[in-house]
Amino acid sequence: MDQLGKRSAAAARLDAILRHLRPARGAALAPIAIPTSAQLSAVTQPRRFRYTLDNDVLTTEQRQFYEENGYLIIKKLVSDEDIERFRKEFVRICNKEVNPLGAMIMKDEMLRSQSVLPEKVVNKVQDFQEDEELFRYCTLPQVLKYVECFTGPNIMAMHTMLINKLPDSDKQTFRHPMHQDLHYFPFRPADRIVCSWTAMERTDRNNGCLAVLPGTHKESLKPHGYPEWEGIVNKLFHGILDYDENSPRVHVVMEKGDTVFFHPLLIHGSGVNKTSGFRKSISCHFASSECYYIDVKNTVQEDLEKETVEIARRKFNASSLDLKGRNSWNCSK
Ligand SMILES: O=C(O)CCC(=O)C(=O)O
Repeated sequence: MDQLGKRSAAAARLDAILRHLRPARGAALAPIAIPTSAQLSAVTQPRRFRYTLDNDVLTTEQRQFYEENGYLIIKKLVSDEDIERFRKEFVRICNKEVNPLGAMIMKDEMLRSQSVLPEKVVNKVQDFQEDEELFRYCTLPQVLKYVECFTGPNIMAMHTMLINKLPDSDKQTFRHPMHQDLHYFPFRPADRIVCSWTAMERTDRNNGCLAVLPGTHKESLKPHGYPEWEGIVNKLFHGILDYDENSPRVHVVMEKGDTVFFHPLLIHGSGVNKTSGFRKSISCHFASSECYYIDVKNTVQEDLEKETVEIARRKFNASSLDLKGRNSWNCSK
């Protein structure tokens, strides 16, 4: 009895499985299915990985790094040639040579009235899914190979951006407050969503590289709102409301073509561009096609829904606007 009492829970579980495999008395004898070592280890070992999926792409060290920190950098993932093509397409969009359906083209408020080249005014092209050339980014096999490690094999591209961080005035117009991207996404589960963010030139603290708070992907989604800082704050650039500016952060220095994959709950942001050049990046949020929409009513995302509806209402000059066609699911991470 004592012996039994001391046995590990894993051994007891294994026993239960073996009992289950034994044929019932009187039943015809079937060949005994001996569990493979993979099956046995699946039931006898605690789950080591939650945020990454089993395939042969990531090394154990890479998986452990993402599991612990919520991000992973892959060096030189996108070629100079591809980046040059994205850059050229961005310029074509700025110059209105193409006007991709549904794309949102954001301009710097301080510069829009001045007679400078359009590419020196546009700081973001968002939702470029109808632009064949830019959308190629979301289909690059070397990017999808890594995306699959987080989403699984059925992948959807949910949100795309090409950010052109302009040289900053003292108004700090393109400082990105610390936030969690999940704030903007009414779908779950969070662990099957990943952002792929590729540097289109070297980025460091001088030109406003990404800054992350490692490990915060294990925390919950926090209330967000407009930061109370001096200078202009861009529309929908929300930050975490009770964010402690002294939290230890890591500045993610990257070379052209390097790509960082990060979890949607990872707290991150970016600083101002103190150089006279532009800091461009191209990114996409991918999700597993098994993800489902949630109803954000009575959650920390409710205010964002109201603000988004109000923006859409003004944009389309509609007196009221109903959000239709969403599933009502309870909000859970
Ligand atoms: O590229 C940047 O400067 C910040 C991007 C970012 O934080 C985001 O898009 O969520």
